[in-house]
Amino acid sequence: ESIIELLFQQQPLSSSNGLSYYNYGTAGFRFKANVMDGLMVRVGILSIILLLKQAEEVVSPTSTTASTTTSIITTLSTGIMITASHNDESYNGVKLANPDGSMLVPIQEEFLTKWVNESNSEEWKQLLINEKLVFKLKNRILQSSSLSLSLSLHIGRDTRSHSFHLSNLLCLGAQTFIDYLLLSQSSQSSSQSKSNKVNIIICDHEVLTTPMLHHIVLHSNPTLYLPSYITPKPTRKGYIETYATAYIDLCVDLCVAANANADVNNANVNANVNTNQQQTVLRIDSACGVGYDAVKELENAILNTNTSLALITTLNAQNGPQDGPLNDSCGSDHVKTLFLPPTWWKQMNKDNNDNDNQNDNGNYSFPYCCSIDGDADRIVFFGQQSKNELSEFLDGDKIAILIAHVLQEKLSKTKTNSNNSNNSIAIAIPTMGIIQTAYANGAATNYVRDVLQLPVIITKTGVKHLHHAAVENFDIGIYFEANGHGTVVFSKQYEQFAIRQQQQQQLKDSFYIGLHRLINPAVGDALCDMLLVDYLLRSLGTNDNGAAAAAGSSSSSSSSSSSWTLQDWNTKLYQDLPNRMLKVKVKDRTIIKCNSNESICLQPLTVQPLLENAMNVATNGIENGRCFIRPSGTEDIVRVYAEAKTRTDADKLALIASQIVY
Ligand code: NG1
Ligand code: ZN
Repeated sequence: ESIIELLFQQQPLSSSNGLSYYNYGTAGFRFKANVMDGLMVRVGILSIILLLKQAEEVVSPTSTTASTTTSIITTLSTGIMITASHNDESYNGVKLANPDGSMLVPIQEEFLTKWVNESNSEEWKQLLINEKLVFKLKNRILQSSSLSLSLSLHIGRDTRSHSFHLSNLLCLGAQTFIDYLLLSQSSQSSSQSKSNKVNIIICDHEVLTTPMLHHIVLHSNPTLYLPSYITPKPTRKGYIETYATAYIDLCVDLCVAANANADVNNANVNANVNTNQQQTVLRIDSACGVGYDAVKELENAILNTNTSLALITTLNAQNGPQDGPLNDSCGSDHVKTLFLPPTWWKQMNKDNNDNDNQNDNGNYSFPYCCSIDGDADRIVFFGQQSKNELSEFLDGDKIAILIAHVLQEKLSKTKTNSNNSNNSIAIAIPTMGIIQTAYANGAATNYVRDVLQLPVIITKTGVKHLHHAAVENFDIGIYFEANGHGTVVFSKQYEQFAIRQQQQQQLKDSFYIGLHRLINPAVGDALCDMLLVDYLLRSLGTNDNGAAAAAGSSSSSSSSSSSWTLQDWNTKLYQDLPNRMLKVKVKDRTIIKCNSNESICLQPLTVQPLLENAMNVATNGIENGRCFIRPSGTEDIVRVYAEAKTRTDADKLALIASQIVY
């Protein structure tokens, strides 16, 4: 009764708050924060049900019949993050993570959506009773004398002012349901000793980044997914240590490779590595959010790992939670959609003479910058030309292609080396492909297909779609949304390949393993991607892209160790087609339906022919013109995307398309 009361005493989920239906969008439930109280209580209860459902799958019948003398404790963790990512401060959201750190699958989303919207208390009672009485899991556990189950729900939140309140409501729902379940557990069990066989706890990690929460969930389930060379602790500290160490190890390898004079067996090599690497400062716009502290911790961890090497790239975190409203005129979404530098860090310098940041040519002296978003899972890079101008801009497509470029070179060298060696067993080179969405720049897609000659898959918007496509299709699945949200997933075959390559290396070069260790396997992660890009740019400045350089040569030239600049990265691979994204507010965006990869509008029927007409070279003279529209899954707007050969044409096409929508 107390749960039902709790459920219905909260603000009702009805039209009285302006919303008649809560949908699970591109990345979870995301609404104006003031309509989310009741939703949070429900999500708390439902996430415990989902956790128990997953536990059912893990506790197989065979494990219950195992030895009756040894006690088997099965643990399982899932997670919930309270954040509205790149949205402005007035929004909040909640997204759930599965045991492997991945996003929910459609059937779980449907379950959640059905029950958060259910306003009939009798239906709810039935759900709770069903979960209580027919839980196969509990019966199985109770029948076994040796098995017990320890379940954890990990909760984290961003820095929004209402995240604490919403998190409390979520915990209230979850804890009330846990108490109810555990109470019924002890009343059902025949002996006192069995009363604690199912234990469910809520771990509140308070303010952290979305990728940290996913890291904690994934690594709390260590037996499920991970290769032997990845063994981090499932804590915030464990997260920081994991990526700081992986980055340092890769950089040390690079330095060793570039410094042919260094004795690779010399234990002091780490003390010398700095001598042949360029020093840089990376200025990080933290969107006035949670990423700020995380970058600071990462910086400290890198400094503590190896002082001499740590000086190579100074991580200069800016725009913390105290510096301005979240995502307001700063952060990756601002930079990506408006092609403008973030505002706040200029304001922070207002006490100094503003000219301090300009060099003799009047240009800004911020050559190497990046912006992350409100929960630190997206990142874009840029250089700052002037107050209102970017010199370079590098998005998720550029990151994906940088990764593919370096990996492809490395793999082809590995292949050549193996063909030249006496080893008669041909090695299987892992397969690699790139996953994009319709928002990927046309030039990027063409470059992958035509120059890199790698397969490209285009999925619906939302990393959950890209992630699954990457896992299902490739040993190395590189997926990035253009907005800078992405990661790389590696298969078991890749893991075996990486271990074999490591064993065969005469030099200290753990590139393949190192790369895997530096990349968050669960979700797009701004901090990992930041370190990864920094490492890759350095590796491209090093002869022969890694340790192989040192193998054949006895002299090292100083030019071989200077890193690629943002400009190199922006121009040496491919040039973006000018593009424009617009938001259009419409009465009801749900009437718009798109095809499976969202590049074509299917409904209303009149829209697509008009868009085709706008894109048509013959009628409008727009070269390389492409545009599409789709309803946003995180904001109450329709998104318009257009690209063309010139900026003017891209803007023109975007305008025409938004008029069609309007
Ligand atoms: P919507 O609002 O559905 O377009 C946006 C991003 C997604 C994803 C989610 C989650 C674009 C065009 N869309 O989704 O890629 O990141 O937010 O944050 O960038
Ligand atoms: Zn985000």
